[in-house]
Amino acid sequence: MGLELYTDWLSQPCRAVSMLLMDNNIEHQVHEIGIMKEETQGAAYKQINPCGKVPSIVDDGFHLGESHTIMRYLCESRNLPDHYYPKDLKQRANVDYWLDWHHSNLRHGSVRLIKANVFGPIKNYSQQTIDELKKEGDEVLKSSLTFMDENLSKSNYIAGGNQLSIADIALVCEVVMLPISGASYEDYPNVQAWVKRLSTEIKSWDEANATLNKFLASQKK
Ligand SMILES: N[C@@H](CCC(=O)N[C@@H](CS)C(=O)NCC(=O)O)C(=O)O
Repeated sequence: MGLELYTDWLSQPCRAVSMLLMDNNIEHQVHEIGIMKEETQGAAYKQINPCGKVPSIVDDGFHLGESHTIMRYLCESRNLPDHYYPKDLKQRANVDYWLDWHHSNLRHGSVRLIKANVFGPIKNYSQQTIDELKKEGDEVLKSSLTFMDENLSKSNYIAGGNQLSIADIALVCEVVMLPISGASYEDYPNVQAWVKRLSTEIKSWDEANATLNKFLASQKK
């Protein structure tokens, strides 16, 4: 059976899991589940992940969702290089801090803007809903990027230390997705430099981001 990944290449958490898998040459079978086609909500996919979210993995019959949990599981089960998720308790806690922070900060803001600007028009949200989502999204995103920029002025990697961790991978996949909803990280020089650095360090960067880049190019037309 081996390892199976259920994914949509446009999704931030999906690309993060793929980068970890591809950069470490972990053999896996990819099943594409279209979010826009609402395949995540179909009965067949809910057998894989009852929450109807991607990514999910099935590892020799073991089902697991949540990208951060999947990445931690892969680090431990595949004995990946220590820098991704360090064994040292304090270094590990720093990585966990940023992974937890991600949910209610950067991702919270980003998802609100995606809902307002991408899904709002397709799903006919009311103008009031769109305006509320935009206001909250803009505020949360601004404070999140400001906080990241301050931290990245002191260290090349988000969780400190001198090497790439799974927190960098999770967060950078969110940041490069911002233009999809008209947001940007141009005003945050340390975040910009960090994205550039990671884009050369993560070997599977181009492959994992190919669908996103195609989508962004099509939006410009
Ligand atoms: N916290 C979850 C978030 C998963 C999530 O929200 N996935 C979205 C795509 S980015 C999804 O599957 N949406 C489809 C749906 O809600 O039907 C993770 O990190 O894996």
